[in-house]
Amino acid sequence: MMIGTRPLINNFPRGDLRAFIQLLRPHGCPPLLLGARNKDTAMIDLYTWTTPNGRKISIALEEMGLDYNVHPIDIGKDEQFSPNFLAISPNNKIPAIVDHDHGVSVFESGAILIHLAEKTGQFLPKAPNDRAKVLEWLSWQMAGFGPMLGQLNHFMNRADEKLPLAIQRFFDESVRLYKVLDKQLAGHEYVAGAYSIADMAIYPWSVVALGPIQGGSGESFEHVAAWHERMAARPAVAAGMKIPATS
Ligand SMILES: N[C@@H](CCC(=O)N[C@@H](CS)C(=O)NCC(=O)O)C(=O)O
Repeated sequence: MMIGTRPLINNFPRGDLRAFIQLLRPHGCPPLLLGARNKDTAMIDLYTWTTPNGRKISIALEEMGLDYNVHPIDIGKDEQFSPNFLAISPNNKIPAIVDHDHGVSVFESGAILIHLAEKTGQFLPKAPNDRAKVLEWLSWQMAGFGPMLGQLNHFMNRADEKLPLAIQRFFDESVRLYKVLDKQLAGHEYVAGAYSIADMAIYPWSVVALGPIQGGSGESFEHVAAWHERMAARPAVAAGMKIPATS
């Protein structure tokens, strides 16, 4: 085996959502105001961290032109286990949003992307066939690409005990998934045809893992690399990838 580069609020209880958010603020979830955004008028609170799953949502919010406040949840300090955060994200994971416009909170990045796309009527086609393609690739990311890369990162870089079988299993599966993505992008400018929430979901993972996967496998995923360039050139993608700032 050659593995080269190492670097590798469901609905709130009915009631006053804003009052609940005010409750969060003294408990380690302070809002971080972005630029000229107004915390009193922003319709969306985003709870996130500096990871690919979080950045899917900041990219989407930027692309959709939605006004939002960022609440960093430092998962390195276990802030995802605070009771106030668990009230909106019971699976103790970022990202999560509160959409005051609709009085709803949403966790799971795929569900959040669909919610935002349906709310704004952007990046998720209405025509059934086109919509199915976007949901296919979004599901591919949620069920395969993200989890496999996440497990690979865990077993290669984080686990105290290095388990060759686990590393091999998740590495091989990651390479296979990149092959699938590269083939799809050979024939499409964006993953599911027109630019969509599927691209927003896949890109933050793909961009961090491409180098190590290519280096470790000796494969070259040129169509993925070209798509990365198209993605990085979008101002909203560049902005979303910086949220929250790494300080
Ligand atoms: N399927 C979830 C995965 C979210 C996820 O894994 N979040 C990680 C950071 S990228 C997290 O919050 N981990 C903290 C923990 O597991 O305690 C989604 O897509 O929203």
